[in-house]
Amino acid sequence: MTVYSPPPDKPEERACLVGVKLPGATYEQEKENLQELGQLASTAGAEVVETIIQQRTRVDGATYIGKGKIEDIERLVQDKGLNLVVFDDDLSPAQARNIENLVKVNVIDRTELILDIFSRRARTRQAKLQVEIAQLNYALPRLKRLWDHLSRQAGGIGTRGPGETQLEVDRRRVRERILFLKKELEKISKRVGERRKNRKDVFNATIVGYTNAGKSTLLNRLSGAGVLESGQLFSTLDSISRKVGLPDGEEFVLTDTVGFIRKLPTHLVASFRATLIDVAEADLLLHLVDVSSPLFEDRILIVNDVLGKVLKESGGQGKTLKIPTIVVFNKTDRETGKKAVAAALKSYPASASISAAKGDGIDTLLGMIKGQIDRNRVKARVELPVSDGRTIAFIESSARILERTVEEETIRFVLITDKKDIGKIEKAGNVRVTILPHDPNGI
Ligand SMILES: Nc1nc2c(ncn2[C@@H]2O[C@H](COP(=O)(O)OP(=O)(O)OP(=O)(O)O)[C@@H](O)[C@H]2O)c(=O)[nH]1
Ligand SMILES: [Mg+2]
Repeated sequence: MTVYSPPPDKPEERACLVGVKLPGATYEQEKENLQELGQLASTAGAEVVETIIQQRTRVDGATYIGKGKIEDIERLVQDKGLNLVVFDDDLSPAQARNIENLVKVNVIDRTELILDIFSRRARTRQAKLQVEIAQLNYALPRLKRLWDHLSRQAGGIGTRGPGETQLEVDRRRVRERILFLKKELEKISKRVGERRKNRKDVFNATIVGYTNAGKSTLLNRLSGAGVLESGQLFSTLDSISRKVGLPDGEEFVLTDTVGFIRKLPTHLVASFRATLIDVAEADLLLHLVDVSSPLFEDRILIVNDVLGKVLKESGGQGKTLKIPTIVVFNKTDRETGKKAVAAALKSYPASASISAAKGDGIDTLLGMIKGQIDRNRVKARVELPVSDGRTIAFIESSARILERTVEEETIRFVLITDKKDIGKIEKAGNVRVTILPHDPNGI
């Protein structure tokens, strides 16, 4: 198997990064992409010693980059004592094997690197299961390398028999393990789902965004949660929810989620479906963007693309459009952020700008969230018989009550509640509901 997993006691991985600039991409873009790959590599514990970008009209079927460049890498491996080559693009199993045979050190691609980081970062059982499923799915078509290796040992390429049988056995075992893990994951997801139900009545806002955008910093800023913030990529894998209080004392639930990245492995998107359920069920998405990055616009598109996949995976096809979203430009305290933010705010109508680290713009953002909460609600006068204990109990537990008067057999409320709850109240017999005008300062 080629799943990359250096032993924890051997952090001395010296890596060469390799990118290809194809027609249509700019050199600048490719440089930024490789810088991100470098961040991924150092997050995984490797030291980036060399970076190579080759300009090509198309990739080489057998070795991805040209033979000459491969020879350059072979020399670098010797001269600089490198022991890892990381490609920014996904390699086919055959390409990885061909290159490895030539450079004679470990060759991995972006997907393997990301899977490795996820597996190191996973803390909860749910995250661990999700990562292992993604890793096994990735490894499945690559088991052939294991078989090749075995059959060479057995004395001849092309020998039928034990080698091939072994491969089939290996594949079956991997598939069985995937099935087993999926079942385990389902059990856990059900339990998590039960817990989520208790939050259904509260307004749920979920922070989504590119990795390192500052999502955890924003959650900490608003709730004092003490979640890990770091310059490393994928600090957060499990969703974390906290209550946030608004200035008028009202509360909503804010959830921090796993970050997305360019070329996020599809297997990961699929297996993180359970974790990302917070996205599918949110009342509001806060799409956090690091506006100080020159690639912020590309990253918005990448995040939207992954969101589309996540929502499709969750069975809510086309739901993306239905969840109201505020684009939040972060890191405006940085020089590059300051420069870019005015134009960015103009291009994205429902947007806000903040510095999660310094606290700028937070009040305005909270005001916008409050506006979204209020859009889901109505102010109403509700009259019903005092004998209807059930409906009264429902009103008292779900609505914000502004006035309560009892006159003989009738109880009268003036209240603020969710539109959907008004529907439920109306269904009880003998109830009179009058919708009152929206008071812009009152709610
Ligand atoms: N200058 C500046 N840095 C910030 C700001 N917000 C966050 N950061 C920094 O950006 C880095 C990433 O922040 P996190 O909050 O961990 O980002 P994240 O989006 O949760 O990242 P992942 O969980 O890895 O996806 C940290 O080093 C933060 O200190 C900001 O407003 N200004
Ligand atoms: Mg985080």
